[in-house]
Amino acid sequence: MALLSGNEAIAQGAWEAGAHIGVGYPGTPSTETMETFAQKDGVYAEWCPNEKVALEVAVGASAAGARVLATMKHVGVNVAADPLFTVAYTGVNGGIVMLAADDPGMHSSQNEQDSRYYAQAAHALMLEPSDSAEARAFAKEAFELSERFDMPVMLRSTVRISHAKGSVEVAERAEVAPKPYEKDPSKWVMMPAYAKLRRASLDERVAAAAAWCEDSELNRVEMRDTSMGVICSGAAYQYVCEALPDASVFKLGVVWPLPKRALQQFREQVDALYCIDEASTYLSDSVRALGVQLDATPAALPAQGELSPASIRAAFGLDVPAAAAPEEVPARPPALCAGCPHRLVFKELARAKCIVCGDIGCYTLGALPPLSAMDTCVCMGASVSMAHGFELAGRFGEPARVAAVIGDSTFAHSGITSLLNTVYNVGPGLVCILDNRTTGMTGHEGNPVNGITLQQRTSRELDLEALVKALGVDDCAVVNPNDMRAVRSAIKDALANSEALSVIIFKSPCVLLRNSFVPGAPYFVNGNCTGCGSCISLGCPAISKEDDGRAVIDTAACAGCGQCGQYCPVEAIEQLEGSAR
Ligand SMILES: Cc1ncc(C[n+]2csc(CCOP(=O)(O)OP(=O)(O)O)c2C)c(N)n1
Repeated sequence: MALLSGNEAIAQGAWEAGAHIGVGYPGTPSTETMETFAQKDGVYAEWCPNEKVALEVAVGASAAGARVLATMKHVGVNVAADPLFTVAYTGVNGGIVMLAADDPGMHSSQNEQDSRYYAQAAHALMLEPSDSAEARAFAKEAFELSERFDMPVMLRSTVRISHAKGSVEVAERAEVAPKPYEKDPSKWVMMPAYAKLRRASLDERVAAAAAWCEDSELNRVEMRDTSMGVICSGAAYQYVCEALPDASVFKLGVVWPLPKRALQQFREQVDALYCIDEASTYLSDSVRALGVQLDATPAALPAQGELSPASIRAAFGLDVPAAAAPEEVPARPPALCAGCPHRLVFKELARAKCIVCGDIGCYTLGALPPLSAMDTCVCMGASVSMAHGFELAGRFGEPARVAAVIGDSTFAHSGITSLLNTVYNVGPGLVCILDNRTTGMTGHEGNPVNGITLQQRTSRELDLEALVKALGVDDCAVVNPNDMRAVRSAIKDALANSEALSVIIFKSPCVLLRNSFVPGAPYFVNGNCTGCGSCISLGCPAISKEDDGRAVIDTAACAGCGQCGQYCPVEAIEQLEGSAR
């Protein structure tokens, strides 16, 4: 027995199933799954530059006979969707299990997607566990199912399942020999003539999976009071059990395909039947499409964000126990860390008064006051391509000065092709690559830019400057982002040349990188301070205002970067004597 998070349990289940290979790209709430899998005995695991690449590696390894676990967050499935839809046609040789970790409530995501629609659209069997024990069991079973039905199997989790811990019965690893590879172009070469055949075969495989799921023990009916029945899955099942303890429940473990006959039988056993689903109408739409009549879910059930036992009880007009009422917690807006090397870039971009197309990473916080230096953020890689779009639109109206800002991991993920597009189409503009030597936002994973691999195999750093130049950008500079004058003049020069495409690589380690960031002695505010607020405008969490308006630095929080001192017009910020901490 072990106490495991859902993510750890999925890694455990995959390991027990004899999975040989793990591939993925980090993204909350999925990240720890691959990190845990990578530490298991006898496996090979790697971070890939993006999810599409990861799934394609998985497909290759599967074709060659290995069992493969691929992990990503829900928006990563968008990136991997291209291979996903076609690998449903090819099917597998060694089993492929693909984790899609959804984030209802958008705790750390730019949108709220329901990956079950992907399983439905791609025709991939999908399992959804409701706790850690199921996460392990379903992950293990998923490999068998993938090989049995010759299809990729998706595992869906949501943030509460991924991160909550529960007790899990663990077992030894089954040593599964990789299957032999047999050349078979009619299965693996998806050109139209073969794809048409696989399309027909897909329907047969889906029909077989649908027949199996009617009696699968991964679905469970819990009959209680028959006046009310609820169909649910995943985390919603846990909330329903707590909120409606007397209701009869059809708990779905297989969320695509759905067990039509079993659901119709359940319909006949209960008076009123509801689907309770988080941030989605997937279940109610799909169950209705099977011809199973549902009662209308109470309008008060939240349609967006996470559910809770309290919100379910309130929606059904039941009393909400006081302890379950949401507590009023003061808001604590996120901020760039003290000493973050991204800070001055945003300060100076705001000063340059240009449009800033941002991207996804810690640096998205540059959008918030007081820096307020970002106009857009849509998806990974979009900064560079959107900046090109802004510039194009300017050719038909008011020309604008536009800069793109993108992190190192995000650049490797999907910024490279965007930059190539701008070069290819001779677009001018400024692209700032914020190379903090890590994938900061998701927990400091290695990436191709820093050359740190998941299982610490020797690799190589990507030479960003050489890459940018090879893409065809002649004006490329590497600048220390902690040096105000250098940042200011690099941005000014690049924006002044409205004909050219410039790339500035701002290179300095994330302050949380223990091995490479060397903190300086902390700074303090001396008696010269006039309370002008120049340092406060940097939004450093170590700096605040006294009641009299003068600045004060929390020396315990100060990283000793010295950024603030460069903005003080009256030399009121000094470094404490003494060596670095
Ligand atoms: C398609 C997709 N995959 C994964 C994520 C999760 N994610 C958000 S930002 C990010 C990388 C951030 O690293 P970097 O670009 O180096 O910037 P930093 O956070 O270090 O400043 C990741 C993996 C996502 N939002 N979208």
